[in-house]
Amino acid sequence: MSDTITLVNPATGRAFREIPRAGLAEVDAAIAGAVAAQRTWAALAPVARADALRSFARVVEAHVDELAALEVENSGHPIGSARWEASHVAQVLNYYAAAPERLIGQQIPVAGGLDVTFHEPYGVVGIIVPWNFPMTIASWGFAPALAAGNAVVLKPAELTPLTAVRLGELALEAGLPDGLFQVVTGSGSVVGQRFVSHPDVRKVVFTGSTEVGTDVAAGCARMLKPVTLELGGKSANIVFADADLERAAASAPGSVFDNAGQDCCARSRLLVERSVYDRFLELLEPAVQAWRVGDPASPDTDMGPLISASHRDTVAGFLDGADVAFRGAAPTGDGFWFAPTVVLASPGDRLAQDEVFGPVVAVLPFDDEADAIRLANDTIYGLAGSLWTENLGRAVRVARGVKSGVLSVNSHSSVRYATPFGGMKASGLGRELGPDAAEHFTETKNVFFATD
Ligand code: TAP
Repeated sequence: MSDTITLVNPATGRAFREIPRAGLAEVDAAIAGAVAAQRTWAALAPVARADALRSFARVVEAHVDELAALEVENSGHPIGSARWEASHVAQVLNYYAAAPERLIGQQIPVAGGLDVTFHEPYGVVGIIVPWNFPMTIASWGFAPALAAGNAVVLKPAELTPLTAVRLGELALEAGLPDGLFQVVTGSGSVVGQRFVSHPDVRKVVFTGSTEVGTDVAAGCARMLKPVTLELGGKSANIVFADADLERAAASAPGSVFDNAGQDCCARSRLLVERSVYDRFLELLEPAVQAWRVGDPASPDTDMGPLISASHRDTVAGFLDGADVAFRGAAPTGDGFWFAPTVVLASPGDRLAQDEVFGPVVAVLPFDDEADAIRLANDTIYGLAGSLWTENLGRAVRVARGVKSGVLSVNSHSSVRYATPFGGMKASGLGRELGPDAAEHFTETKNVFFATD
């Protein structure tokens, strides 16, 4: 294996940078440095840790344009999305900067003394992130983990390490102690696996495929190490006949084609009540045609290329034998372009069951509310979903009936840093973000003080 990784711009197909590929010795050195830094960090006054995280947030905010430009070049994200992602990292840091002073334990009434609980940090947390949202997903792990008094070693995906590497540098610029937050570039089988097997990494956060996540969880089980998993999805966008069909159709492209469909929350199944099925497809077609695919550096672009040539081949493979209803437009030539595609599917089809992770949506009709819930739950996944109806009772019933971790009524919201995020079934284990995330990076210690 070469000791460097070659980065390719997905919009041009051209290599533009080499970065180091860490071996085991480098990973172990990073973990040793993190162990030392964590002891000092955890001993700081809570307000000092809070101030350091606020300072980190300010430095990230001052570098939003630079981070966004890196994401455009490395990941092909449209510039507008990339700016949002960089700002989101600063907001996540700000949000969890409040946590060190609010990790409040309990005082429990007992006989003969005083009983209190403490939220103790694990020590070193290993975070493994995928290539689809390189900086936001990283921040969902490192911000609350640091806030809770842990050190962090972060492994970005080989394809998209640049923003993570820059965030590691910005942490130092902001004054975070040396060794506290380290970014280690390299392969999953070496760096990621070492986070799993190293005894000094006491918790692992993994985001990526269900297949690799299952292996990571098995490895962590052998080490009795807690693990948070954010995995794949096949989320449903359910449109009832009583919905505002115009709004539902206008917003559907964004719900599945955003980030070229390389989004675990992509609403890649569109379930439409049979009585409005034809009408809805008529409304959807112009919305898909209007979805602008092109140069990610242009502020008018809605969607850039896919991440790599091999991923484009995988996505294209899903269209073999598919019943394509209509497609949008995409550039031709260099770059890993793929036009947004709407296919008509039946429940057992591969396109209705498997995660494509590309700009392909499968449309299926349903008969009534019970049928909609049954179909929505008819995959191994349970990450996100949307439902469109003007009937409040139905909205409540369907939202409670769909087995997904994150649902949205009459909109496509999935991620807000202040609300919990994560999947059911094969989509994951544990939750990120929201008010409790810092606590998830701690272990409860109970101490009894005898008074008699
Ligand atoms: P994976 O191949 O699973 O890779 C994810 C990360 O794990 C990468 O950093 C990868 O490193 C690393 N990795 C690979 N093999 C490993 C191993 N044996 N041990 C430890 N780490 C290992 O997924 P991907 O192709 O990057 O991402 C696409 C998939 O992730 C999709 O299925 C998608 O749904 C899912 N995903 C889910 C979410 C959420 S929030 N639920 C978010 C994004 C993506 P390398 O870079 O070296 O391969």
